[in-house]
Formats: sequence, structure tokens, C-alpha cells
Amino acid sequence: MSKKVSDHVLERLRDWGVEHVFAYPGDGINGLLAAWGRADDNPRFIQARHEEMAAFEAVGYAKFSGRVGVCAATSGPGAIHLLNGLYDAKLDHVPVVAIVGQTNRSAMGGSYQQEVDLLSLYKDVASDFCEMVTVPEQLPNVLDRAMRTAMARRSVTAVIIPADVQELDYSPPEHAFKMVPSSLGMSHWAPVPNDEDLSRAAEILNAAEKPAILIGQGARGARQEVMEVADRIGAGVAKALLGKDALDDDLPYVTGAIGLLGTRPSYEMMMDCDTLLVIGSSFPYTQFLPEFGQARAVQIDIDPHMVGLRYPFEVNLVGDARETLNRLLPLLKHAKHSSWRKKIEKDTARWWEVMQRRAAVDADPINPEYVAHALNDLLPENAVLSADSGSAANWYARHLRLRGAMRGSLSGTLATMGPGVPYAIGAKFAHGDRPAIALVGDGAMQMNGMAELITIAKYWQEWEDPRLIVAVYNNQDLNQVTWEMRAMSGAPQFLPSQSIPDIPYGDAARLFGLHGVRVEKPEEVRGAWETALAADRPCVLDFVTDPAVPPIPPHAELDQIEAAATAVLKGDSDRVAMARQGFKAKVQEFLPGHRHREDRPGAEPGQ
Ligand SMILES: Cc1ncc(C[n+]2csc(CCOP(=O)(O)OP(=O)(O)O)c2C)c(N)n1
Ligand SMILES: [Mg+2]
Repeated sequence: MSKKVSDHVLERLRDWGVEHVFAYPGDGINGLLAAWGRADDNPRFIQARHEEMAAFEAVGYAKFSGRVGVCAATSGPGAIHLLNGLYDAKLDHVPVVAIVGQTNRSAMGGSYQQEVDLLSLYKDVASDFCEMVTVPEQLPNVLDRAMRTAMARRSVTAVIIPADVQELDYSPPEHAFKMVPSSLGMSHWAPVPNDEDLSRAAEILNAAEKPAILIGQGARGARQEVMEVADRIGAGVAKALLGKDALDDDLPYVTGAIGLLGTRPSYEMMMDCDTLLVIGSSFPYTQFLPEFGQARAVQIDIDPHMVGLRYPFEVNLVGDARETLNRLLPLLKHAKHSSWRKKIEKDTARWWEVMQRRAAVDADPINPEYVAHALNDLLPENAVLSADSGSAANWYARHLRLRGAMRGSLSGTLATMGPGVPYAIGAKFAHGDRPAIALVGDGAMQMNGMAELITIAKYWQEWEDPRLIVAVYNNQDLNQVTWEMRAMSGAPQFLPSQSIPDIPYGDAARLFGLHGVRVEKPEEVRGAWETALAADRPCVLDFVTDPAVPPIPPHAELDQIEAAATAVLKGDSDRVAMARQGFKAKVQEFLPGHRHREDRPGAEPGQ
């Protein structure tokens, strides 16, 4: 039997080491599906409930495995559904290849059924590489370049294959004019900056009296080196959300997350430092970085396209974080650990105490902060965590103490709702032997997480460790936005847009053959986590949480607090609980041993 184009595509994916393709079928890729049948489902076709979920699963897989995520969908609606997941990958710099169908070549331009101009539609999301295969000889080159470009640029690439082309007999490019042969593979590469720039960076860091380090996901492979540099120069280390698992939260000088979802010690370190070293992060919120002119700054980034961004850096080092820090270290003097570093450690210890106490505040019925906080002691050393966009991201960022081999991620830059559950599914295909835990809002659960429980039900029995825990924050509210409206514009909660139905998520899980528990009392929270961690199958924990617990930003500006107060006066439906809860959280700061923060302009005593 002759080999068709579609057989060749799957063969080439196998040659690239691709083991899973997260996908959804449709007649635009019927040729590929038939080839999958002939290939004994190798690479595995992992069936999501929705193409956007397939894309999120590919992103989660790529984030947690460090490999390329591959997803596939039919032409028209399938390709359109993939888009949001692909943008998530693009914005978080994750390598994902999308393979999509298209109508037959003979129908193109005929306003045909499901005909969408995919080259235009994908032009932005796959701006690094987007090609349509119109003759067999374009392969393997187009697929090879899609794989290599996704890896090299940590970006999204797309291969569009019309349905009739999938069915053609495959014939490789010849040794002839206008033919483009291609080959497999790519060696590991790690760029390094030149010596002169390294010396300039060292000079700045050696002159620092109050150094701060900000790391992102680019520092993940350089854990040891970041610790050595921080110790050598006496710096504290703040982490952008995507780099939360790049360095242990248990280290005394790790101030934790930064930004709106960040911690107070991160905020203060940035406001007071005289030197800033950014490693592998494109953290966007520049208002959380030092004032211009306040700090001399050095950046290390592997991507020359991304250096120099976000701050007036004096030296932009283009290089792999680990290799660059290894070359920088011998040039750095041992700084005496000054009062600066001691203050950072003290502030950080104090912050964890405040977190402890905020988690212990009573709420109606359950304090969402406690849900995340209670998990800390129970977290398995090899856990893989995801958080959805919404208030869950706050509690993930602030309360969870990641350490060692633990991994965690969320939609850092697109901040889209919906990836919590599919990321965890991607994690299970990347590491079937590790427990996955997703922290998800009820809005995100209703948007798509519930449907993806069916995907979990379909596959869990093949996972070596069957544990996948979905923790739902059932606050019957799109709470993050409710609070943003209160804080930013002083608007009261608009119930028609914000309020969402109470669904028994645990019951739904049990209907699908999973385990499920509804948790309605604070004293049941820890036991529920223990039950889920001891379960022989995936489990949904339906935590009924209080929407009145405010996800106040670390530095909450006075005018934002005032705006929130105005919302109360304007008749917010939840005003009584909100005022009570906000007050209770704030009061934690004033407990014995905690200094008053009102001396700082723009600071409020909240956290
Ligand atoms: C696709 C998408 N739609 C809308 C938003 C805006 N948004 C951000 S958080 C949020 C509310 C999330 O609600 P829920 O999942 O219930 O979490 P909660 O904040 O209540 O814990 C919304 C609507 C978004 N980020 N992404
Ligand atoms: Mg909610």
C-alpha cells in the first residue's frame, strides 16, 4: 500500500518524538484520522471535548514536560476554536504546533462549506511560522520547520493541510530545482553573552547596596545559580507568576509573587532597592518595578527580541540563564549580608505569618484563602499544580509554597479563563506518575472545566498515578471581576453579570465515575484534601467559599480602598459581608509584632 501524505505526517511526528496529539476530529482532517487508524494510534490521539481545551492541554503538556505540545483540529470551526489556547501558548512563550485541516483545494475561493481563510486567521497567532501544504513535496520541510521554529522561538506554529492533500500519495522532495529537502532534529543550544557585557553587569551588581532579583520562567533551569547569585550579592528574590516554581518558597529571602497578585515583601523590595537583576522574565506590570532612576538594572534573557523591555536596563545580557549566571558568578564579589537582606528576610517571614492569619479568618462559610493554605502541608513533593484565572490565581500566587520538584503554572500573560482543568490533563500526559491539582473558580468550571471532567473520566484509568484533583472555589460569583469593579471604579456588584448558579460539582464528578466531595465547613477542608490525595481516582472538591473575602492587591492604593467603600455605599448586594470580611483581613496586620505601614505614601495597612 502506498504511503499517503497523512501517513507521512504522523510518521514524521513520531520521528520528532511526539507521543501525544491533543485534538478533536472533523472532516477537514478525515484523512489524518484514517492514517491514525492505520498507525495504531501512534502518536496518541488524545480526545478533548472542545478544540480550545485540546490547545490548552497541549500548552499544559508543553509547560510541564518542556517538550513541544501538538494539537490538531478540523478546518473552519475547529481551527477557530483552537485559537484562544494557541494565544495562551504564544503569550506565555510555550512551544505548540497546531495542525489543522482545510477544505479541498478545488473548493478554495468558492465560499465553500467551512471555508475560512486560515492563513489570515492564523497569521498573528502563528506569526513565527504558518504554512499551507498544497503538494506532498512540501513535506517534510513544512512540518520540520513548524517543530523547529516552535522550539527555537518558544512560540506557536501552524501547518494547514487541505483535506484532499491529506489523501494524496506521498512523494518526497527530489534533488532538484525548487525542491526543499529537510532533516530531523535540533541540538540543545544555550547562548551566552560576551565577556565585556558580563563585566559591565558584574560592575553594577558589585556596586549594589540594596539588590533585588526578579525571576521568571526563564530561570527555571538555573535554580542553583540563582541561589548562589542571591547569596553572593545579598539580594532577595521575587518571582513573576510563571516562575513561581523556579525557586523554593521556603527560602527565607524569596519574597514570593510580584504584581497585583503578589506579596507585600516583593512590593517593598522593588520600591526600596537600588539595583535590579531580572532573570528570564517579561513580567508586564512595570508599576511594580522600581521607579525610573531609582535602581541600576541588568537583564538576562535568552531571547534577544525580549531584552531591554519593561525597564531602562543598563546592561541587557542575551543568554541562557544558567550559562550566563555561571559566567557571572566568578565576577561577583561576596557582599556582607547587610541589614537590607536581613530586612527582606524579616519582611518575608512576617508576610507568611500574615498569610497564616488571613487564612485563619472566619468566613461564610469557608475562607478561600484557607482552602489554598491548608494544602501547603499536604502537598506531595512531586505535585503538579495549575490555577485558573480568577481569584484562585491570587490564592495560588500568595498562599502556596512550592518547593523542590513541584511544578505549577497558569495562564500568565493572556490570563484567560479556562486552562485550569485542561492544564492538569496535559500534566497527566506529561507525567502520568505525578499527582496533578487544579485550583479553579466556579465560573471557569462552568465555562469549560465541567465538560473536561469527561475527558478525565475517559483517560484516568491509564494514568500510573490516578490522582487529578480539581478544587472548585464555589463562590457563586465571578468574583475577581466583582472585586475589580469595586476597587477600580467603585461600582457595586452588578448581579446580572456577576452572579452564577450553585452547581453540585462533586455530584457531577460522581456521575462521571470520578470521586467528588462537597465541602461546606472550614473544619472539613483539610480532611477533604486528604481524602482527594488518598483517592484511587480523580476527585473534584467543591469548596463552598465566601465571595466577600477580598483579593486585595499587595499595596492596595488608598483610592482603591476608597472606591471599594463607595461601592458599599452605593448599595452593593454583598456589602455587609464585604465590609466585615475586608476589615477582618486588614486587622491581621495590626496584631502584635507588626509595624504600622501608614508611613508609606500610597500604602495601606492591609497586608
Ligand atoms: C475567557 C475569559 N473571559 C473573561 C475573563 C475575565 N475574567 C477574569 S477572572 C473572571 C471571573 C472568574 O470567575 P470564577 O472562575 O468564578 O473565579 P472567582 O474569581 O469567582 O474565584 C472573569 C470573568 C477572562 N479572563 N477570560
Ligand atoms: Mg467564582
